[in-house]
Amino acid sequence: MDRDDHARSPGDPVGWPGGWNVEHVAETGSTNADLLAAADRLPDRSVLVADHQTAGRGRLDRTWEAPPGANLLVSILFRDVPADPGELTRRVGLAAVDAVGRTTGRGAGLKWPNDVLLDGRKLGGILAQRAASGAVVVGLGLNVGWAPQGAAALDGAASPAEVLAELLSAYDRLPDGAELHERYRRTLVTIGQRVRVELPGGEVRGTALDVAPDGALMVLDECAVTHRVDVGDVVHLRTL
Ligand code: BT5
Repeated sequence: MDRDDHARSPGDPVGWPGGWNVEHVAETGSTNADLLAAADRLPDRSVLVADHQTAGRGRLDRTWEAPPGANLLVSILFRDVPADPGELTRRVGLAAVDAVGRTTGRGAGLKWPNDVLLDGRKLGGILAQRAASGAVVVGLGLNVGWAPQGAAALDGAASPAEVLAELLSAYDRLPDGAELHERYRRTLVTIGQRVRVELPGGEVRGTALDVAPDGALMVLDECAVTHRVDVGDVVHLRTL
């Protein structure tokens, strides 16, 4: 794979914002896997975007689907990792929501921990992985032109490259500290919802009360016990 910092493929309709080392490839297995494999030699804020993935990954070994050229498939390598690495994932999610708003005028939100939602359906997913060196790769799949049954897409309102350019700019406009946390809380549509949280060893049902500054979800169960959830899958339950 050839690298060319700040490269643009001939087909890209937009330039990339400064401060990011963007590489575009037509096809690869998984952009996350590529950046993890090269984490020690690529600079901080390397971005790999692919038109197609033949082995796109979700969390927990699930797969991520997208037909060639239809959607945004991108990973970002962070070598400069904050004390709470989850902050990088939350930032990418917030930047994705901002980018959707700026390119399409549509109001997306986040579902805990890492999904991008549009009208209650999954528009995108984020997979964060840690390299042996401690670097973190955050990958985002966002349905721009295609979505599987039951999921949402932007339906061609913007191109994947336009959304990515906005996302990278949006990332650098995000606030820090308490203000960042407030933005995340406001964008997290899970808060206030009835949820079922699928945990590695069971499940919790209740109401999502809040999210802690470190990203943990606070859930009040039916016995009035508050649970702190660090890892899990959330299903938003319909209130009758
Ligand atoms: C995620 O996993 O949502 C994280 C997806 C991350 C994908 C990006 S693409 C660029 C980078 N390179 C990679 O190899 N991965 C990252 P999870 O929460 O586990 O959701 C996966 C589940 O979502 C699957 O089991 C399907 O049910 C569903 N799914 C698959 N493709 C989808 C799509 N395009 N839109 C909505 N849902 C999808």
